[in-house]
Amino acid sequence: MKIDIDQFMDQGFLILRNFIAADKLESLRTSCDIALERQKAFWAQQRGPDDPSGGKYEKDRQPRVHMEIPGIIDEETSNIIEDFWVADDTLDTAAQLLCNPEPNVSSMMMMCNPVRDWPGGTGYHRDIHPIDMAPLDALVADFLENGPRYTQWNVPMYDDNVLWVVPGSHRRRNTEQENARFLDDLKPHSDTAYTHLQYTGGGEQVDLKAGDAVVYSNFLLHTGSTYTTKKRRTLHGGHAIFSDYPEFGFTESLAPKAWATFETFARRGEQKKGATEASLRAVIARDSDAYRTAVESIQPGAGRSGKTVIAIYLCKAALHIRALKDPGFVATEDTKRRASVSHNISLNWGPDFADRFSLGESKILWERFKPLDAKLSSDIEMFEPAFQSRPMYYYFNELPEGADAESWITNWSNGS
Ligand SMILES: O=C(O)CCC(=O)C(=O)O
Ligand SMILES: [Fe+2]
Repeated sequence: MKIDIDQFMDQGFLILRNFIAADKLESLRTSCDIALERQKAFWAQQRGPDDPSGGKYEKDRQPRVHMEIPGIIDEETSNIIEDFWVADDTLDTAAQLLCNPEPNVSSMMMMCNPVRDWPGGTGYHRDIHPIDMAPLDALVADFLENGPRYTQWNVPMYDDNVLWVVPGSHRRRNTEQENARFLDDLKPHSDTAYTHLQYTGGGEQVDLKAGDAVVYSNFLLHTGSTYTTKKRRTLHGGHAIFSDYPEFGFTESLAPKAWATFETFARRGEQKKGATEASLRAVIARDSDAYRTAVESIQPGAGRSGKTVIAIYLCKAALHIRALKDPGFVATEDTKRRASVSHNISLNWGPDFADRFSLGESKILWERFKPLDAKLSSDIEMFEPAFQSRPMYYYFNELPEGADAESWITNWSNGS
């Protein structure tokens, strides 16, 4: 399949018309309804004492089905995975866009309409969080040098123009004009007619017809503009060069080809986990050659900027491991929360991964990474709107002098 990679790199998104073949659409719609009914039953069971009878379904602005949850996918609904998430054209598109041509499914969800109208939507944001990722400038330099590690999709089963994007914003900081507008968005507004569609900073509505797809960078400024009761069944999630499947039971009902594809994803994920462990052990051993070899298998061919982002992700992994292994270690609540869950598009493999290291190893590891963490930290509290973040002491945008992989490697491999 021919796609315009240059346009994706430049604009941060690509619209692919009629991506779902017309003869597949009707059965996908049926399966999506079944999947939602199953998720609704779980939400109803899980409702809190003060919740409405439908629980989360009745409270959310954007109710989301998670396909990996046991009970959602079986033989009746497996076409959602077979005909989109691991379909040849889908994987081929992701392979062409990603920094390495080995796409793995990283998440499979479906965004549905709420039970009542919610004007105002999500507000413009980037799907990134500097607490456990890297400053935007570092992410951008890496993106432009190597291409993305992760790409995400919206694939509507019914016409859908909810998503707006700011073309090209994935490779730059917010402008001052945007920041003024985004900060204003954060204030409570009494005007209920207010919606983010008023934004005039170059936003563009992504007008998708049923079966079209948009694939976009998670760094891109985008917004779910307004949520109404109009029927919405839009597949959402992505592909990444890393993968991790805490829930793998859904694969049992897949047709053999799709099943084998997930076996490959899972095997690659284990290999990446092993390479992450090997790179951290090399740091403990102050063995820079072994470190470089391990990083090469985490992301083959990554350039300098890519290696810096990998080093920063490993720094976050070292922090999470220390926080998980050492109850006496002082970490912020936000860091503890990030450490408690995996984030399989950076190098956060979740709490189980920390058990590969002893408490003593976690202390040495953090000693080695602390100087890099200090460089990424600010003395004053930082905040920038449109990131998935509260104010905190890490830089949101700038990559400070010396916070690059080479400077940090020199630091520990010399034994200083
Ligand atoms: O509703 C949409 O299309 C976008 C939603 C979104 O950006 C989000 O939930 O992070
Ligand atoms: Fe988003």
